Amino acid sequence: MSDQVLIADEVITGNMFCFQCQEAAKGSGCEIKGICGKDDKVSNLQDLLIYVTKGVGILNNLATNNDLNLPFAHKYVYEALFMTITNANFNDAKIIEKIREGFNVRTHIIQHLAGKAIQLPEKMHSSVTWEGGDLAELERKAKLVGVKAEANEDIRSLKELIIYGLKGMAAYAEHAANLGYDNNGVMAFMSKALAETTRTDIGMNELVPLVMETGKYGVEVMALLDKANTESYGNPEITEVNIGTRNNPAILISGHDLKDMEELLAQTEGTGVDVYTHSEMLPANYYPKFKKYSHFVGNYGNAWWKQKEEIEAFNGPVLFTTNCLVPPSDSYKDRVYTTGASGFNGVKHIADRENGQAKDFSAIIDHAKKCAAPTQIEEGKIIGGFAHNQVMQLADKVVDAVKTGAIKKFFVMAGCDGRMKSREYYTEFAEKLPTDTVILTAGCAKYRYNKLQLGDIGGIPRVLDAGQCNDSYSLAVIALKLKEVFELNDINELPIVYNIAWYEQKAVIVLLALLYLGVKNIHLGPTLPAFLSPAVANFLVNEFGINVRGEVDADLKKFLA
Ligand code: SF4
Ligand code: SF3
Repeated sequence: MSDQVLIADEVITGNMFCFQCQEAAKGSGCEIKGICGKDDKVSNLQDLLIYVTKGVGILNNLATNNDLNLPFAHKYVYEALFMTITNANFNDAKIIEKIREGFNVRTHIIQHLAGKAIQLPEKMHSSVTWEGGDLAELERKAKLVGVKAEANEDIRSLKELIIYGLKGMAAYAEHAANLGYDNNGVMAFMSKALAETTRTDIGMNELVPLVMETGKYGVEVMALLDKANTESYGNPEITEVNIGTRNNPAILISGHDLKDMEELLAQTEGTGVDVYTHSEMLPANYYPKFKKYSHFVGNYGNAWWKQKEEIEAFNGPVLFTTNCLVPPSDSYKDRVYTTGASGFNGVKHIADRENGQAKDFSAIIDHAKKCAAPTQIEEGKIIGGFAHNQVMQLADKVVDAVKTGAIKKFFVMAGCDGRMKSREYYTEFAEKLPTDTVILTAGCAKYRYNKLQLGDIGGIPRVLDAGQCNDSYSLAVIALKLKEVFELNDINELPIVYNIAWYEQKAVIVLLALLYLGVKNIHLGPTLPAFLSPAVANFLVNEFGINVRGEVDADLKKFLA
């Protein structure tokens, strides 16, 4: 029997444990099957992949500390981390492939280290040694490497907080890298932090600063991605996005990867196939370079969790460039395509770029030609494109509105959307906000209120959408600019309230970035992360004033006081 079969079927099934997202079962963790649809095999394989990646991180960190910069190792680390993000990859074969790749990467790093006569660490990993080095060895130990391998719940909590932050960081690093942008500091940090989480002698006193450092590199990676996106596609500008449909066959594109967006638009031009965005791809509509395509129609549907009914109605094929992918129904599974870090068993996957060539989207384009045009589910327009550059152009207007009291408060309501009924809070909250307040948003959280008619304040819309979750960076830039204009010493003196919704690990890096920038009193919802132990949650409350959001009326009263 091959290693692959052994690892997939015999060892990896059985108890899983995952608590990395907001929908963790019973608010504590998924143990039989993920609420997200991830099964025990995929979950345990992801644990194993993280374990292997930590091993690569240890060696890559050693290399970096000895002035060896190994781009292949950095690339492996961010790709592997990204694959394990919630709702990205459900394909066990792909994860096994990545685990195997980890062994090759490990061998290559060791060769580089040997070339410089650098001594290898005695043990490659803290609790599980790696001497066997093959899959059979790992198989035997697979159960030892999950989240619960760390017995102390506070240490586990901080280590996982760092790892989830790294997953978000990795996603953003990959998008930037796809556009030819990277940052050695971010790359080196990912391996260093992974290595640190394998230490058995590490305590709160070292882990807390590491959490803050994760936030620091979170700011850096979002700045890098912002630079990559805006230098490649122009600065987002105020845009009215059509949410209705036309009568041509079409492709729906979801996820966050703008390079995929660019290539898909170029390859569909002149084919008679239209392109619509879904969920987190909506902000692609704000970029000048994409707007020039007349077959780029607008946005279709809402946040990720509504995809089942919306894909059903779309009629044409759907391309997932990243998370959030929901396990597809059989009725439309043959119309789903994944690419990059995303994947699902039995779903067609579009291969990566090779030698600088564009991805080949011809299969999905041919597929679209055979499909009916989308069924219209909404009509009208929504407005967005308020990233930092655009807002700076309106700065005088915004500052005047604050000075005259026309705008009393800003509410940062960035982050993620999700299935939970308790997220109706955000719609109600937005509706009940007084008319002299403005919502600053980014990420798919916006779908809870971006179609409400909330009006404007002297021409400034009351919902300003900066873009994807990573564009929360724009909101931070805007806040820092306001702080400068109003000559304040502390970002927390601004009339800004943070009422953030989270779901997956990109929101974790956004949160850590905000903490690093000194933002205090962030309200987080709909619940606090299951991976925060009581002591760590307490620490965040005391140190940063982080709070779980409450009920709408009580929160409004508190925030407006
Ligand atoms: Fe459960 Fe979330 Fe983990 Fe999925 S990602 S298994 S829903 S905790
Ligand atoms: Fe949404 Fe998945 Fe997080 Fe990028 S698409 S914000 S949840």
